[in-house]
Amino acid sequence: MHLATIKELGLADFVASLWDSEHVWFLGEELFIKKGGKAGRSPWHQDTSYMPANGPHLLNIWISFEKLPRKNVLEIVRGSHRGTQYNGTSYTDAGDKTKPLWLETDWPRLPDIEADRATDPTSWDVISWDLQPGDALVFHSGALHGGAPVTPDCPERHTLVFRFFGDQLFYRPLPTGPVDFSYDITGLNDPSMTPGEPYHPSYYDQLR
Ligand SMILES: O=C(O)CCC(=O)C(=O)O
Repeated sequence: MHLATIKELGLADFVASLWDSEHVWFLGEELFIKKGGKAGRSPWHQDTSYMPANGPHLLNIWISFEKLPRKNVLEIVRGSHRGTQYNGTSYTDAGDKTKPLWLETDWPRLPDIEADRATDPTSWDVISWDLQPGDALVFHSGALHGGAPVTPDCPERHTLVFRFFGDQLFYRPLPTGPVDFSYDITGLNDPSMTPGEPYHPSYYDQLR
């Protein structure tokens, strides 16, 4: 169903034109549904902490089906996909949103961006926009992103995320060792691959 939607919307050609990539693959989709006016912020994270690849041709298209004021929209730290690869968040402790995903790694712990912003609102170069239905955010999956709470005045959010990659995505293994996450992602590394090799596994749908 999602592949028919992607085709109908011409998304493969759209993302190829952003990157100047000959080929495009579909990495997957995800739904975020927040209801009841009280769900808090999604923790700051980079999707690249959860997948064994990185490179310029990797992005998320974040599509909300409601009109959202900026304070309820996903926030992104501008340019952070070109900076440090941080550890992920484990999502297992609502009181500690930087709780490390990987227990043994050189990747530094996520910064406490909300604490920093509470002290100095300009401490991080955070961007976000008011969104109308039909608008979408397009951003590199390795950029720090988070936020998008629902609040009593904006109580529901249904968001569809499509992820794509292109020619310039390269194998970059995840840390090995224990992980603190809701499902086991320790098997995602491919020992037959060399770091830096193009990462285009055949189980992802190639769209062009
Ligand atoms: O919509 C959200 O709350 C989080 C979205 C997100 O993390 C993503 O698109 O990767």
